[in-house]
Formats: sequence, C-alpha cells, structure tokens
Amino acid sequence: FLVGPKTVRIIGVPLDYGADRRGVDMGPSAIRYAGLHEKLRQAGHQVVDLGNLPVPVPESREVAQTNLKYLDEIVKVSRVLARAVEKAVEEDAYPLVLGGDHSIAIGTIGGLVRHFQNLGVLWFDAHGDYNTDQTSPSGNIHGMPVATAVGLGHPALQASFHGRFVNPAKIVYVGVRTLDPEEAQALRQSGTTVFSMHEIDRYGMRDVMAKAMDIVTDGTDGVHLSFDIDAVDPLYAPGSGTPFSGGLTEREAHLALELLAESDILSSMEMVEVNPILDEHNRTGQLAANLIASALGHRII
Ligand code: B3U
Ligand code: MN
Ligand code: MN
Repeated sequence: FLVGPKTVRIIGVPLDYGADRRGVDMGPSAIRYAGLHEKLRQAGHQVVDLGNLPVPVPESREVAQTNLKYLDEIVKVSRVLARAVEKAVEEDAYPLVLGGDHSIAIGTIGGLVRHFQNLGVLWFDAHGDYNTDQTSPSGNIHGMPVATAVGLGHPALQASFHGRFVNPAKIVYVGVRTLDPEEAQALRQSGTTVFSMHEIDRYGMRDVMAKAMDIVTDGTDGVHLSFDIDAVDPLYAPGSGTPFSGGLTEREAHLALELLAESDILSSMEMVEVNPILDEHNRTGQLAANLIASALGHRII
C-alpha cells in the first residue's frame, strides 16, 4: 500500500449556513453513497464513521442581515467539530471531515492547531476564502476560513483556535482563479503561497505539487488537506454551489492527490462544497469520494 495503514475517522458536517443555504448540507450523504468506505478499506485502512454532527436546518433559524450570516450557528458547530477533530488526532486516528460548506474548516483547523504546534495546510479551491467581515461582499462565512485560521477577522469566529493560529507561510493554495479585490490585496501581503491556475498551466501539476509539499512539510508537525470541490472545473464537478470555469481537470486533481499519497504527508483531510441539488446523478459526489480515495492511496492496480 502507498499510504501507511490508518484508522480513518469520518466526521460528517451537514452544514450550509456559511454558503447561504444551497444544498451542500447533503454533501456527506452523497460522498458516502459513492462507496467511500469500501474504497478506503481497499486501500488498506480501518474506517470508523462517527456519522454526522447535529446541525439544525437553516429554516429553523433566523438569518440576521449582517456581514457574518449565521455567525452563532457556525460558531456552535465549529466548537463541536473542533473537539471531535482534536480527539481524533489525540487518539492517533486520521480525521476525514465531510462537508458541508467551507466554513466548517474553521472547526476542523481550530481542532488541529490545538494538537499540532506548527500545522501545514494545503488549500485546493477556485476561491481564496481569505475575506473577513470587513472585506466580504456576501457576508457568507465560507469565504472567510483561511483568514480566520491565520487570526484575522471577527474574534467570535476564532473561538475554536484557543489563540493558536496557522502560520501563513505554511499555507499553500492550489487552483485559485477568482478573488475579490480587497481579498486579493490582503492575500498578496499574507505570506501564503498561491499556486493559481496560471502556475499549474505553466509548470504542470507535478512541479506545483513538489513545491507545495516542500513548503507544507518543512518545519511542520502535521499537514491538513482542505479540498473545496470547486477547485475542479465545473465540467467534471457540476455539483458545487459557486462554480467557476477554467479549473483543474479531473486528471490533474487525481494526480495531485496521488502525489500526496505517495509522500504520505497528510495527517487529516476535509472535502467540502459538494452540492447534490446541483449535481448530475451524483457525479460530483463520486468524484469527491474518488479523490479522497486517491489521497489515501487507492490505486486501480
Ligand atoms: N469570495 C466570495 C465568493 C466565494 C468565496 N468562497 C466561495 N465563494 N465559495 C465571497 O463570498 O467571499
Ligand atoms: Mn472554499
Ligand atoms: Mn471555492
């Protein structure tokens, strides 16, 4: 097996508060339905599924028209998720978090930084997710998790981090192709590394991943992969709420994750923004499950 055998602990987070109610709350089911457990067992892992965290449906809540929509609800779920993730890594398990929208990364990474002193983060996304309540054009918190993880933005969102944040120099983006103007300016000064589609076209995924892996492993004691399915082109991943053309091909995405598997550097992973309402016969759910399997060492031969 490519990846050393792990106890993969699956945590579903059926939350779409961060994206203004679009249907990504059904993502965890769609990914499981695509045969995730079997693929992971085939790759030599033990799989323990904790089920889904309790998340009240947005229709039972009121959305205040602030620039932090559903703040209280997201903070509450983040707290529970952070504890579940922290407990998993404490017990030597490999947390696999299924979203849900990308605001759940606030809980996932909040839990990870309580355990790892110096965490590396690989962020696959069409977007930067580097807005704060000051810069966000939408007020949707799924556009804010990376800024939160480095200690920027509204303090309420940072509750799960217990004052320990991710070093921006250990964050690498892959697949970015759309940023809000103020977000772009903040990112430029952030110290993170952004491999946009330009770098992928120019150097190829293999070289981009070699550089990315160097950065996130150098001086770190854990590496988290946060994979927003909209990093993949909508041609291959139609079931995502904020599609943006010009993205990764299915093959590039698989190659990237197979290279990660080969180096066996990941200590946790999350897959987010799979939207079954917008999908075609669960194609995107299947892609998400296959990509997770690739990152965990699944090979056809
Ligand atoms: N940057 C925009 C759009 C966005 C960010 N992340 C997603 N969409 N998925 C915002 O609302 O912050
Ligand atoms: Mn995202
Ligand atoms: Mn995105």
